[in-house]
Amino acid sequence: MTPLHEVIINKKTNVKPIWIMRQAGRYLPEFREIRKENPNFVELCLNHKLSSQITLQPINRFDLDAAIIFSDILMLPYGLNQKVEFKKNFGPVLGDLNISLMSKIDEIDFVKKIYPVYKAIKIVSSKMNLENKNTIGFVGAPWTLLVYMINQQSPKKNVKKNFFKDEYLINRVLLLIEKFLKIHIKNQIENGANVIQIFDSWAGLLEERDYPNYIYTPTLNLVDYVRSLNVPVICFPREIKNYKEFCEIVKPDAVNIDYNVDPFMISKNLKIPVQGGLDPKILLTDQENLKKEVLKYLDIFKDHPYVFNLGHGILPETNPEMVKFLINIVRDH
Ligand code: 1CP
Repeated sequence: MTPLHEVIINKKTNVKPIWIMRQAGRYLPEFREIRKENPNFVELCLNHKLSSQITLQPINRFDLDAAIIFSDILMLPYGLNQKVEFKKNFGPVLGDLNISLMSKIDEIDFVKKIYPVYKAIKIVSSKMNLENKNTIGFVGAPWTLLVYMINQQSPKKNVKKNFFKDEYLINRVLLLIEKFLKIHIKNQIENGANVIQIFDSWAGLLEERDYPNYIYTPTLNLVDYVRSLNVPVICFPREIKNYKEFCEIVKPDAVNIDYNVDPFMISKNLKIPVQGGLDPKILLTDQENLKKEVLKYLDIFKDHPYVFNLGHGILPETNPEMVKFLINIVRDH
């Protein structure tokens, strides 16, 4: 069994696997080299040769326990024919959403449009299996995808004023998202993903009274679905106000925490395996400080099933040498 599966399935506490959110990305010079020649980000995600190569870059460079496939949560709206562009120094920009056209899309159209993502997973997973390491497939949670599809750009601090105005539209889009997320998850698993992570990056934007409708119910449906395919699922409801309540209701196999929660309280209150937490900004400081912070997490979670990771994606300005240093501390511990 892989170290990651030992922790999230068997709840082992004597192994501390490590992988890093956004590990395949802009802090790596070998990624920037490829990116420079490929200005269209969506096209790059759809180039299975390059996307599998990028996915494996951090695996070749560092001793990580899992590869996360180089793709994006916004490949789902793209597969549903909503225009998706990534503008330099601005972020994603989505086209208008036509719900009646979108409702006509079937599974075959969707899979055909993003097929190279699955092809890349197949290439990556055959290599990872040989090394007893995991291949992580991922999706955006329904709420986070709804945010991008309706808001049409990153919400930064909040969604547009009239976001919830058309209740029927919101509910129809949510149903469509759920349907195609299941298809997307199934295809990732069929091609070799053996862990699924659900990113709810904008969970923190909602009021607690809205959690049942927009977070708990739709995520619970997905978690049940992944489990029915016999693959463990990690949820990351970033900046949710109550991780304990989330875990008790949604019951993922493991939960990734953000860097604003107190890891000590998490280790006391959560009964399930935990992943992540370290503030990615710590990687921008010095080795002494990094070591202190890493040991803090390892110490707090020494008797808890724990996967080392960050509390959000690694920052583009991170020095890869600091990543190497971090991994060595976790390995030597
Ligand atoms: O080179 C570039 O300019 C593109 C930067 C980039 C990369 C490397 C984007 C644009 N997406 C990705 C890949 C990606 N995205 C991965 C796979 C690589 C890896 O993890 O190693 C994953 C898992 C994601 C997931 C993702 N995309 C999330 C959830 C995680 C999170 O960061 O909260 C979100 C919110 C997105 C949307 C997105 N895609 C890209 C950007 C800059 C954003 C965020 C924009 C925003 O602030 O709203």
